[in-house]
Amino acid sequence: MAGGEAFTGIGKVRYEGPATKNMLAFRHYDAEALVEGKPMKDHLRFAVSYWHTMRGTGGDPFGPGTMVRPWETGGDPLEMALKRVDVAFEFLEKLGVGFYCFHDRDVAPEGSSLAEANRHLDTVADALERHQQRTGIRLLWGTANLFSHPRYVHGAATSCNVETFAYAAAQVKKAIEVTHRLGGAGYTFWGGREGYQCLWNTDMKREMDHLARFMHMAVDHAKAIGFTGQFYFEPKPREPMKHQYDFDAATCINFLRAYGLEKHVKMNLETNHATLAGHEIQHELEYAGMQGFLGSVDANTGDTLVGWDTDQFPTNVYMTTQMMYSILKYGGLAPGGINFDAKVRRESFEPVDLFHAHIGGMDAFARGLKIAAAMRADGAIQKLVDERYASWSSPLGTRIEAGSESFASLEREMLAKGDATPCTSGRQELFENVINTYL
Ligand code: XUL
Ligand code: CO
Repeated sequence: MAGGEAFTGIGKVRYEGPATKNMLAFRHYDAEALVEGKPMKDHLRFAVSYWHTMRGTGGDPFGPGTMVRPWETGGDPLEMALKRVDVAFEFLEKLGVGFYCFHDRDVAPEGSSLAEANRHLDTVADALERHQQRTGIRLLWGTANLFSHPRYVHGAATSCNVETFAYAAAQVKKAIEVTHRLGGAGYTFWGGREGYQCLWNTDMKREMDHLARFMHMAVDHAKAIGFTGQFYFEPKPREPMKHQYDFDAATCINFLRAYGLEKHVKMNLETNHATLAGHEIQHELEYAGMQGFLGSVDANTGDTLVGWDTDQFPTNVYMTTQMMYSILKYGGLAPGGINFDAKVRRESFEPVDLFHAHIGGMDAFARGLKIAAAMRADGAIQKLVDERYASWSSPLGTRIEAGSESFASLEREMLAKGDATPCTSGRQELFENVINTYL
C-alpha cells in the first residue's frame, strides 16, 4: 500500500498443518496439495468478495457501522477508492487466494452522472489491472449494483419505469466491459430488487419478460465485445422483496429455459439464499448439477435462529463436506469458484478479524474437500445408494429406464404378479453413521 501496510503485523498466511498453534495459519488448506490428482487451489478457486470485505461497515437496522478500518480516512471518494484497491490486494496476497469478485459501485464511487460513474470505474479498473498483473490474482466474476440507488426502488430490469431499465442496461453494459477488460472468468446477475412486494400493483408477466429481454441484451453485448466468461444467475427467494423472481435453482432454471437463455447462463448458488428458500445448499447443488447448470458458489451460512440473510462465514465441516461431495460429483466448479459472500460480525470489528474469518472458511472447505474425496475413493456411500436402487437394475427396471415399457405393459406385469415386492429399508441412520466415520 502506498504509504505502508494496512494489515501491520500480519504476514503471509501459510499452511502449517492441523497441529499448529498459530491461528493465522491454515490447518487444512494446502494450496498445492493434490486431491483426486488436482491441486486444492484448483478445486476450490477461492475468491474474496470486495463488497463485504472492503466495504462492509457493520451497520444494521439498529445502529451505524462499527468496523475499525484505519485506512478509511475519508476525503475525495475516488482517491479513497484507489487507496482501498491497494489494501484489498495486500489482503488478497497475504491470504493467498487466487480470485476476487466485485460490484461496480463498491469498487468505484457513483459520482453525479452516468458518464462520471463510468470514468470513475475506468480509473479504478486501471488500478485493479495493475495489481492483477503484479500479483497474478484474477477476477472470478464482476457484477453491477442495481439495488442501492433510489432509481432502483422498484427493481432494475423489472422496474415499472422504463428509464430505470435503460439506465440499468447502460450500467451492466459498462460492468461487463470492465469485467472483460480485467479478464474476468464470469459475470453474475443478482436480482437485488427484481421481484415484488404486492401482486395487486404488479404485472408479473411483463416484469419477467423484461428481465429475460435484459439478460438477452447482456448476452448479445458480451458476444459483440468478445467476452466469453460464464454468465451466472444467483437465486435468492426474498429479502429485500417479499418475493424475488430468482427464487431458487429450480425456479431460475425454468426461467432460463422458458426464455431461451439456458445455453448462456448457469447458477451461482449461495448457502444462505438456499436456506431462505427452505432448502439446504446440498439440494441446490444437486438440483443445478443434475440439470447441467452448476456454475459457481457464494459461500456463507445463515443462523438457524435468525430468519434473514446473515451472510456468516462458513465453518461447519459437515456442510462443506456435503457441498464438496456434490461439487466433485458434477465435475467441479471451474470456471466458477467459491466466493466468500460473507461478512464478519458487527462485533468483530478489527482488521485481523477479516483474516480469521477467511482462514476459517478456507480451512472448512479444504477439510470438506478432503473428506468428500475420501468418501468417493472408497465408494461406501455410493455402494449403499446403489444397493437402495438395486431393483432398477433388474430386466424390468432396465426396460422402463430405456423407455420400452408402457402403462399397459406394466399393468399386465402387476396383474400377473398380484403385488410389488416389499421395499427394503432406506437405512438413513446407517448412511448418517457411515458419513460420521469420515469426519
Ligand atoms: C446479496 C448477494 C449479492 C450477490 C452479488 O444477497 O448475495 O452480494 O452475490 O450481487
Ligand atoms: Co451472493
